[in-house]
Amino acid sequence: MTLVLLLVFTFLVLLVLLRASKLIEVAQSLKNPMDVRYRTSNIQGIMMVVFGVLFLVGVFYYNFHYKNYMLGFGPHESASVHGVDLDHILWITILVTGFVFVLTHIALFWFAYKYRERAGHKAKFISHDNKLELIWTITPAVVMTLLVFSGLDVWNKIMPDIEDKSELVQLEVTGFQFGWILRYPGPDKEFGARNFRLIDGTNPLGQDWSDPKNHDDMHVSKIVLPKGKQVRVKITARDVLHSFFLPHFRVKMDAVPGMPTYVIFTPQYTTEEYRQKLKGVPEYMVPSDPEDPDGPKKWETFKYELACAELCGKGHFSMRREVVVVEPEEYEKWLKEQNSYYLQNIKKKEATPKHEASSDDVSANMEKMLSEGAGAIKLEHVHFKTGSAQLTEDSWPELTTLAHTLKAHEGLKLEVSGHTDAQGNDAANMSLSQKRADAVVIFLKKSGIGNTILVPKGYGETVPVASNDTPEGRAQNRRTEVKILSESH
Ligand SMILES: [Cu+2]
Repeated sequence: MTLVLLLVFTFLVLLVLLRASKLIEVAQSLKNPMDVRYRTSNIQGIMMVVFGVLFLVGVFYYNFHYKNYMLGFGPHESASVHGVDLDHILWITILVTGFVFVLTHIALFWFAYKYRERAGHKAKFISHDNKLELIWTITPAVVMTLLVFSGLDVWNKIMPDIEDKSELVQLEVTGFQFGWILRYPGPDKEFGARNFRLIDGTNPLGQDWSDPKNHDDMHVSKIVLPKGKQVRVKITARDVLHSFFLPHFRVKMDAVPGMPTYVIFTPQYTTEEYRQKLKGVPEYMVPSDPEDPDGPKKWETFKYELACAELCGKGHFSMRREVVVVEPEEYEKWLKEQNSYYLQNIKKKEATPKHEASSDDVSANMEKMLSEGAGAIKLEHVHFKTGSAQLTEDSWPELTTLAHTLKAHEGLKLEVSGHTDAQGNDAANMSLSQKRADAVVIFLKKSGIGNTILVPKGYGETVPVASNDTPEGRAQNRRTEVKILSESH
């Protein structure tokens, strides 16, 4: 309220001052009308020049100051082969348009001063000039044509038709609110068929299990790619428009529901090699975590990332995934360690119907708990920074999936509980567990949970599930759980 009053007061004072200055002006112009006009023109002309200079200096200062954060400049060379051409054409465009920008900027503000109204100067009127018209039509037309054609040339180079798919690394990404489902085709190098009618809690992509090509397809939590190999990404969406954006690789393509899109690119630096490029750059020599000044530096923790470049809803911010580029041998090794989604999550359950759902799948666990109407589930992938209530990034996907599941149910009331191990002070553990439960609830609410009510509660070390005498036991005791308080409210 005080603020509003203060604003109204300031506004009124300004109004009075403005009126008063007008009054003085009118009084003066009655005495000597032209003098006042010339003086005003003079002041405005000078102010135009001052603004023009400050603005131009500001533009260059700003660009120089942030150069090490900019893509295609400083240490941020393109991490993909085609990105080099793309950066090149972008630079040519910036040089051409930048040159014109500086010239017109200077002319605009200088002319405003030079041709201000002065005593003894009269404006000259030119109705038409054919030569000038020709010059300022043809010059931009020629420059634009050159830019568009060189742009098309680059576009054709980065969007090639691929005849032989056997050598390609293939990956499918599906955007949903709010996350990505990443699928690799497995040893047969072909993706199995999908049908949106088959989508449910345990089949997030709607894969048709009667198609054997689906049986070796793998769902993974981060994109891993080999250096120097051509990668083809198939991009789809499950609900609204998303956009597959790999800034370091200069890759961006919309994810459209119902219509797969494709991009092809070749990574040219491994994550480790890119970190070496950032080493020594002042902006990357600072601690990665400001609360831990002795911890690793920013360049050491640098990660390529996948982001969603389409503002797709409340939880848009959580659509971030890590991208790792490794040497081809290491990639092959990683690929062998990945499991088929079908064998892990579908076949196992079919063979033994009573079998527990994989403890990894929070959405399936949640559905199971709701159908039984009781029990609690542990959030397997929710982690915090040591001694803090700050969620680590690898917690985001599971929490986003959980929020998504909660949204699909009406009127739930759940408790989110935080637990610690028995090390350290009891009271401190109690307070930390409460803060952690709070942090999880805040994250879930931000991601959108419909009308679900979440009650955060910290239990400290009071409810252990294993012995606190061994490191494994303590790790089991540090956990976040969700349980049903009531199924309608
Ligand atoms: Cu999105």
